[in-house]
Amino acid sequence: MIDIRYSAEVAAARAEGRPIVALESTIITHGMPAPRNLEVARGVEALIRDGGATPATIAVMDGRLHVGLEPAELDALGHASDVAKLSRADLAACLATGGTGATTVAATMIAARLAGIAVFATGGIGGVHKGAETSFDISADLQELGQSPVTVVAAGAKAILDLPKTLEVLETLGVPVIAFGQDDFPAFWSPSSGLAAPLRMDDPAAIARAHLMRGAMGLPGGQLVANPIPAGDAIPAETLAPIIAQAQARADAQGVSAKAVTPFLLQAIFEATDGRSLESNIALVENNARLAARIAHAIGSEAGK
Ligand code: PSU
Ligand code: MN
Repeated sequence: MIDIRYSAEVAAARAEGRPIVALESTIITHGMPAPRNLEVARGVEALIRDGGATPATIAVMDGRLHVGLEPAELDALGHASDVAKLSRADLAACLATGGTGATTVAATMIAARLAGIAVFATGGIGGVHKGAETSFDISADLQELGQSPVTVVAAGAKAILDLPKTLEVLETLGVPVIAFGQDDFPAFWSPSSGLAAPLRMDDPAAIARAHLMRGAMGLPGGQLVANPIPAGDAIPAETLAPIIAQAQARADAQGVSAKAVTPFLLQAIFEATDGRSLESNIALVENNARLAARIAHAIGSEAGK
C-alpha cells in the first residue's frame, strides 16, 4: 500500500544490512535559503558516506514517499517552489493526494520507522515555543519522539524555543534526552543552554545500546541525542538573545502562526546576523551527521553481539 521509493544506494544498503542515516528535507526547503540549502544537503550526505553509512534524505514527491533521493531528485526538491511542510498531521494526506512536500523531524521519523532506519541526523528539533501558555504552539516533533523508535541526533533545540518547557514535555513523554560528551543541554547555536541535560553519554556505543534496550523492552518512542555545536562555530547566547526577542516580537505583531512560525523566525535571525546564523547552522548539522553515522555503525555492531 505504501509505495516507498528507495534510492539505489539506500536499496543496496538495506539489502546488505549496512548502516543508514535518515535526513529530513524541511531543513532544505524551509530551513535554509537557496543556494546554500542544496550545497548543504549534498555536503551532509557526503559526510555520512565518509562516515561509512548511507544517507537517506526523505521527502514526498508527486505522492510517493522517497527514502533516499537520487541527485536529480534532490535538485528538483531544492528548486521547487511551494513545497509543503509535512509533519505527522500532513504526511498521509500529501501521499493520498499526489502532493510534494518536505518532511519535518516528526514526518522523517515516521518514514524512517517504515523503512527500518534507526538513526536520523538533523539540525534542531521543534519544541515548545515561547508564549506556548497562550499560543499552545508545541511542535509535533516532541510527540513523535515519544512514539517512533528512532534515535534523533540534533544540536539541542533552538533558543527561539522555551527550552525549560521543551525539556519538561520530553520528560513527560518519556523521551531520553542524552547530551553527548557534556553535562549541559546544548542550545543549537550555543554549546550550552545553561540547563542540565537529563542524561549524558560520551560514547556512540552506549547510545546504541540504549536504543537497542528500548526496543528489547518494547518501549515505543525514540531518543534525542543533543550534540553540542563545535565551540568555534558557535554564536554567543548574549549576542543572539536580543535578536531572537526582536524576531519573536515581529512574528507576534504580524500574526505569524502554526507552521509558518519556525521558518519566519529562522529567516529573521538569518537577516539580523548577516548570515552568521546560517554558517553556524551548517556547521552543527555537519557535526550531527558525523555523530549519527557513528551511532548507526554502533547499532549494527552492538545488535550483532
Ligand atoms: N530547526 C531548525 N531548522 C529547521 C527546523 C527546525 O534548525 O528547518 C524544522 C524541522 O523540520 C523541524 C520543524 O521538524 O522545523 C519544526 O517545525 P514546527 O515547529 O512547525 O513543528
Ligand atoms: Mn508549531
